[in-house]
Amino acid sequence: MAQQPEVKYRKDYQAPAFLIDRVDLVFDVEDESTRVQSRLVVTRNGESAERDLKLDGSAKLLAVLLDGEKLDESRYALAEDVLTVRQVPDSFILEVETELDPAANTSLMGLYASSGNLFTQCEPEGFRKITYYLDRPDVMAKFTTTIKADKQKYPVLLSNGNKVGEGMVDKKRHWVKWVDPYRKPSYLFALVAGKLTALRDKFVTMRGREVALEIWTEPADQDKTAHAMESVKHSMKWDEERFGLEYDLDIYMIVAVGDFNMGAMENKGLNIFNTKYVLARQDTATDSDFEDIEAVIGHEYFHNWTGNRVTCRDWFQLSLKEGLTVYRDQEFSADIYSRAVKRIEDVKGLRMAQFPEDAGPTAHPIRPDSYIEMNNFYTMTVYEKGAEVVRMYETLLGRDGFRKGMDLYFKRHDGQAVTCDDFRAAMADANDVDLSQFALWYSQAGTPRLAVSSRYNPAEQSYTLTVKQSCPATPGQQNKLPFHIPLALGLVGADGQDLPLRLAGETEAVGTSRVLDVKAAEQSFTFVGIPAEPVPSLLRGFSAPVKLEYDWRDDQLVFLMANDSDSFCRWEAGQIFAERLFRQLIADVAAGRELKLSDTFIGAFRAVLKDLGLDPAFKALMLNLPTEGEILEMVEVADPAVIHRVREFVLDQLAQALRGEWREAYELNLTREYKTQDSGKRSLKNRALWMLNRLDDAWPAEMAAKQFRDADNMTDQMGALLALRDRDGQERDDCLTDFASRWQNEALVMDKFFMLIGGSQLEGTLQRVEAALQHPAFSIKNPNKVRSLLGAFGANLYHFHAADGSGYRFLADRILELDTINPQAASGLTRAFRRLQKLEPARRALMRAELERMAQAELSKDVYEIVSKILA
Ligand code: B3K
Ligand code: ZN
Repeated sequence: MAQQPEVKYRKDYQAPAFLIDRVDLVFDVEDESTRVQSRLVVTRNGESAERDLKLDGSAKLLAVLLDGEKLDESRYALAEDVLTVRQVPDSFILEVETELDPAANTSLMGLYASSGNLFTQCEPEGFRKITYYLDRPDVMAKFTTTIKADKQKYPVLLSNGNKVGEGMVDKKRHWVKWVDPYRKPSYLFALVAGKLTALRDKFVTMRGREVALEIWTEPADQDKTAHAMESVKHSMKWDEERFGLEYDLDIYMIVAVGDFNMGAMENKGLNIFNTKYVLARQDTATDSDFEDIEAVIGHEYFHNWTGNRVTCRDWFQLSLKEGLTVYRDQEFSADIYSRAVKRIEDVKGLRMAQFPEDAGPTAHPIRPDSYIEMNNFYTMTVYEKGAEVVRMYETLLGRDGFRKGMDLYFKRHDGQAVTCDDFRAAMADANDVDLSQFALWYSQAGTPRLAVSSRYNPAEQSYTLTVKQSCPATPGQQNKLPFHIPLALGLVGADGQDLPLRLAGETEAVGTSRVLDVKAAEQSFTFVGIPAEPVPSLLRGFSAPVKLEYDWRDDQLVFLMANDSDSFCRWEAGQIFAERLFRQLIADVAAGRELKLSDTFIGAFRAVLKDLGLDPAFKALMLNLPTEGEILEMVEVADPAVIHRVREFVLDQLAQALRGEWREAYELNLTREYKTQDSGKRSLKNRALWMLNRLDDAWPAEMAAKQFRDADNMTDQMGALLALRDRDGQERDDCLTDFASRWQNEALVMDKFFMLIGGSQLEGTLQRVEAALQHPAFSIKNPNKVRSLLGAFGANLYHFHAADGSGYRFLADRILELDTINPQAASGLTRAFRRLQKLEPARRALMRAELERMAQAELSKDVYEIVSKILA
């Protein structure tokens, strides 16, 4: 990095000196370049004393006009990223003309080309790559957009709002004009131009308004859009029913693009999606792809209210819209599929990706205090922990109380750009409660620990739980204050039934599951009328994003695994049991002791596997052990090779000891013909197949190869490939080759192929990843490909952390290469290095050397910020 990039601080927020009332944009799309004319109606904001207008921008500037007069260079100054127009009046019209080269734009921010079509991505600061503007979310304007382009090459021209006119410019070129009646910040602007086809449908809102629905894709993908369309309709209906929120334009469009930095973007009326979250057909997409699509479509749609109608004052408030909208999409999925399964999957995701972030060098509160590159803050913390924080309001206030808070939030802030404090105030005021301590969730980083101990008093028939909370230090935050934590719990009696819960001082019991308000560093709660010592079921439903510690006996965990009425805690008991086992085995390796798996552990798993009363999807989750990444977080100093060895050992033992049960589970869950609702069965069956393929026997591989050949759906194809992937042999080679040739023209399926290679545990994985870089279907310019192959390799604990440092060197080289093409994608890969401090000394030294090598290079702000934080 030549010079230290500037750090932006939340505390420096200032209201804009000028406001923009209207924006009229004209895009002239030509072969070589695109010209953009922008006409802004600008007024001074209140009493602002600022004389000069400073606009953000980095596009090639052609002309600036003020009130119709072309300015010469004495009237404006163009510095890197800022256009200063000197001595402007209180209100005026500013016209700016810029020229863009979308085909050369590999960053995929601003206006760029993908397969010959044009797309935009403006959040957070991409609009400034298109024109000069007050590119900040608290400047909300009314936009009109006219697009002119060759009719043959770009028959479809889309932008935000409603289409108000179209016609021919000349014999070859046509134009289309769009008007968005709602004020919006520039980050929600969107434009699409190209050869696309639409699936069309409609939705009638709760007030009887008809909304046209369109899903635009390349013509070859039209047969994979039906599920997305159903998902749009479900989302619209759900938001009306659950939150009383109705769609507000005459048309809602989704456009799918193959080159996209993230999942999707909620531009007003014109959502742009990664193809991965739109396209699905039974034979090309797995059950979890189908679920993800529905969730992301829901997410972007829900942003129309939580994000667009009410937006963020500044980017530090990002969680205001993202945490809330993730919470909303989680609830949507929970209402459609199984609430229990959804909750466990979300918690598992949080633990796998957010807990490590919160414990590492890039830890930040859900409302960060500073950033170098805002794109680096679209994190698991802002999104997923942010959603947990929103969920805690619901847990504390109840579903109705939460709804009251939401209603008040919209009543107060519709059309505004606001802060996380405004949201919290709406929740507090609507329910007349004090949520001041709750604010700490927005400002303190790190995952809090809750250490719980219990004491039963037989004479008094009372049971006391003592809760101590603490929060580890994080960068820049040494000491933390106690959080306001909702602790949901139950007490389970010997018969497996929940006991009625009466706190000392209460006249009668209040239910069998309740939420305690933990607010102090140490607090005790005494339950009375407890006839015998119960087994506590703690943090039910994962009521707060914390690490809970309680010293359950092994037999109590087995008991909870079989009996807990709260499905999250039932699953969690198995995870805690496994965690305990892993810690023990890692210690055994260190001490040179022989590894052994207890009969109690095997017995508990056998009981789950044989329990026919369990929902198969839930059962598959119960049988899933913590990942290697999760185990890494459990230990002080990590040796990835030991973690790998220990986990493989446990899986091998479970496969051996329960081989008959796995086989039975496989057969019991075979289904005749494909039905969506059998996804739980497929998941359990494929889990069994995967376990069986740990055995040395030849028959499981044959079974998998047969499943691969016979499958009429992608879930079963992938299930078979995942089972075969880590076992050397003809079946593996044949099936993988077959897969790659059959699907060579389906980009999203080829992503799966690359993911299988990057995530393989077999020896020689790095060599195969290197070879795959040359595969005709691979391109380092495509973020989906990068994530599938290189992202999967970076998450491959065993191979990325190879003892000779080859994995680190390889990924560092790819990051440096990619950084010159697409900084955001490069920065995403860099996160694989962030557990530096957890590693045993030899690997730590090797990884540090690679990070230092990267730091020497000419880096983007994006990668620089991550590398420098890891090295700090
Ligand atoms: N708001 C966008 C994310 C934009 C990311 C920019 N790097 C998608 C979403 O959260 O819905
Ligand atoms: Zn979002």
